[in-house]
Amino acid sequence: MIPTDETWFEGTDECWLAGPAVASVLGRRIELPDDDAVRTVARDLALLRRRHGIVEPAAGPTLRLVRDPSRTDLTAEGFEVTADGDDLVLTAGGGPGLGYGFWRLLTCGPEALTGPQVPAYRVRMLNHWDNLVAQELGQVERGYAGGSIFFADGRVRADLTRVRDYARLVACLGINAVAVNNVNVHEAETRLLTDHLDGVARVAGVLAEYGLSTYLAVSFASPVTLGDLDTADPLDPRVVAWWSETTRRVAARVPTFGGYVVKADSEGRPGPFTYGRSHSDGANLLADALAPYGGTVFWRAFVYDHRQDWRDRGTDRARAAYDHFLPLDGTFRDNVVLQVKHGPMDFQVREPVSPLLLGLRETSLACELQITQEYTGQQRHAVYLGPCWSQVLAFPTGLTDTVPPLRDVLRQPHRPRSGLTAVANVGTDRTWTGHPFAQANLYAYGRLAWDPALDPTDVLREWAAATYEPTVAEAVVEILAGSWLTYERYTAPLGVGWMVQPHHHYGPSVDGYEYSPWGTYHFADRDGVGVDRTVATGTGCTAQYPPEVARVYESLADCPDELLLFFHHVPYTHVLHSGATVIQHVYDTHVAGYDEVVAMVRRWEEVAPLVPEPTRSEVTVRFAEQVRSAAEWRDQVSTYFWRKSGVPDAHGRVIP
Ligand code: GCW
Repeated sequence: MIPTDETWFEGTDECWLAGPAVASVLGRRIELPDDDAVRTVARDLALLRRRHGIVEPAAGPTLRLVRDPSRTDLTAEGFEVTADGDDLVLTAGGGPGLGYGFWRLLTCGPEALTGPQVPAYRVRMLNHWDNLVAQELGQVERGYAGGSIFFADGRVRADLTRVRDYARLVACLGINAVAVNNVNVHEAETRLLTDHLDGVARVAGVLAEYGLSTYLAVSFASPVTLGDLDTADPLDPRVVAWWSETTRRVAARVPTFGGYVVKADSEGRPGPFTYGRSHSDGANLLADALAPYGGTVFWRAFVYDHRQDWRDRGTDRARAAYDHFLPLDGTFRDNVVLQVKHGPMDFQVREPVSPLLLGLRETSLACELQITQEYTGQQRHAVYLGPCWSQVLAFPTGLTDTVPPLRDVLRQPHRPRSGLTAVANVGTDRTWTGHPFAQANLYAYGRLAWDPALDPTDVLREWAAATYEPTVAEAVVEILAGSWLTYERYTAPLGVGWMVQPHHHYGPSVDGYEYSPWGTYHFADRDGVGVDRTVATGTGCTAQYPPEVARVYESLADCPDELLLFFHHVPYTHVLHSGATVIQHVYDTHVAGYDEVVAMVRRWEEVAPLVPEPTRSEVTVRFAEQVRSAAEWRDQVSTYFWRKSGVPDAHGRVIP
């Protein structure tokens, strides 16, 4: 279906296709090649012109799109924009590159695009945790932006306009794959493989207009859940035949089917362990079924004991992914990608990099980030995560120069299916992401997946300039640039993590997970706090890192302050590199973090009158909540540690 103006979703106007580059590019004559690859561009161009009231001029500077197969340096996905007098030439090596180039040009204009633009990774994926029907945690698990853009009333939506707009927005960033459903696969979503295949094909068709392939999250027990077999044993020939036939049907119906995403033996999900088989047996089963169609299985490494006894000090959740998967390196098929969360725990505001990402040598890797702000303010708090991800990708910056940065590990030629993936933060919300500023995170993820070496503040500026008028953009950049560190200051300190309210994970509860089965403890007592993960006296987690990094983390003297309580249990009087004691650090940072939120709000108030409604109110309301919540965090965390330690604030502040 060709969308009309009426079906152009308005949220697109408050996103990064709203900046000055759009009018400046549309103000040119645009010459498109006679090429199927630009069919979508041609259609959308007409729509955009109507929407912006810009008529194509009869003469004047042109923009020429050229596909030049001899430009192998650009690969199929890359492009280059060059000037030819007043004209612009967008050259791409292949069809996808023409699309990415065109949308990028509309987002940030030609000045930002000097030299060849080639994506660093082949994998640049988004994972949606969308359910067909609402579950306990809502329709989108850990979603803070409304319902699913793909599904409604237990089936694929009839109207996929928003999917089309979403695909266009992420194509501006060069995203090339979308997994449409939750990795926690319930029975209803298992039927995406069968009853809903037509719907999946329709979604995939829309995503394909923008060069995106479609992935499905599947349950390892699908053959049993669907009632076809009484086993899902990966070595049983009937199971092998079942996956092969099922995959054949999906691939036949969905030409741009990319493959499967699997959460197995994780948080109660079924997996190969039930049958005494290994995770390579499980992953290879699906990989073989996908191989004839060039498909890939993204197999998640998020495997740990979620029924731990808190009294058991020998089990360390942070070790689990490495302990399970490192011994399997080299046993996976080429089309298996191990999908590893960026930290060893679970998307906390601060974690070390997962040692598994550094330890695996042979296996293709997708580093999984979380754009949806499960543990970082749930899109009610303004928290720009670009700097966090950029640090992850640059790791081990500053610790040793003998280990290559993670961003390079993810692009080693012998494991070409590696790259980045991330849990998406969009939904049916008017501005896509709940908090309008949370768009910055989706934008930054896409840009870093294209070029992981980008400066996250530059990316933030780029997003703001493409979204808001200049005065507002400047303020928004100031507000967001340091907001991740601000959030860290008023929440769990020094890398210890958690301290959130159980289940929904919003707001403070210092002991919320302390006596739980989830393996998430801080071990605060009257003398000190932190988790001893050293080899010398603790769980030995530090030994999972390359030796140069392990040495730094093992050493109380050298461990970076921000990760001190992740790796060490220390007395409250322990002096940090910053010169403050641990307890004083807790008091000071919580006051500072709250004060920074208040300053963010003041800056917002200066420009809020320039922002149209309802965006203005949407942001204002969320800032009021962030101030309230930051005060609650400050007071609960400070009071908790004052009561535990009995050490007063050196600055004489009264702790409630
Ligand atoms: O962070 C946890 C979330 C779960 C999620 C799980 C995972 C999809 O609380 O909601 O389940 O991680 O990543 O599998």
